[in-house]
Amino acid sequence: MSRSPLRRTWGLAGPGLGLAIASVGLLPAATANAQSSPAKAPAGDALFISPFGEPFRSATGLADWFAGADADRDGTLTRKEFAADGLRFHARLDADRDGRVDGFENNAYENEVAPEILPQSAAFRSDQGEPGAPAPRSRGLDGASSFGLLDEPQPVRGADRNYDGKITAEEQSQAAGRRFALLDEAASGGLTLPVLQARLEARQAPASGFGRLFRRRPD
Ligand SMILES: [Ca+2]
Ligand SMILES: [Ca+2]
Repeated sequence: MSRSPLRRTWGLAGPGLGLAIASVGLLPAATANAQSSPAKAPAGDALFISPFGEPFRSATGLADWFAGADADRDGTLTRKEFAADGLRFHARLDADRDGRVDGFENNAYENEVAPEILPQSAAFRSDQGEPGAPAPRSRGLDGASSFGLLDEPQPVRGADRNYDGKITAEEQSQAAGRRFALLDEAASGGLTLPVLQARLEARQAPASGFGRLFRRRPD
């Protein structure tokens, strides 16, 4: 796995440290369910990963995320609502409540909250030949990009604008602004579920021609 660019790019520490962190209780909520099977999600299971990296393990994952983020339930996700959703997830990952998601908390995210995005997960092992399984890399996608709306393989680390290994609330808000602009292709100021659903389906369609070579790159 050391050959993977994802490992080189993301990690300050390996999976074992993530488990150690979980065992001392820094990630109380999501960890408990995922701890028994890190990085072992079965290939083909429904999974949506939000623009901020939050996993929704359901066939209606996108709609589930949208419903939660659309705070006033008017069917339109505004820039403000979108940013608030990003801060909500940032707070969930900030286990020690110091206002920043640091390297340890990011490691816990990768190994306990969304292990499917790791190169050794079942989703990516399937690229090596398991019959009938999805093959995200054949579509030019890696990490969380395979399960979401943006080309952002690691959305938590991706918000670390000054590369100091810590994501502040301010950086998370700035990432929200950039990501909203990418998703709001019509520059309408609001995102709707049908538009996002169409975007997701297009991204998950089998690769054809040279389309995947011209994907928009991460913000
Ligand atoms: Ca709304
Ligand atoms: Ca923290």
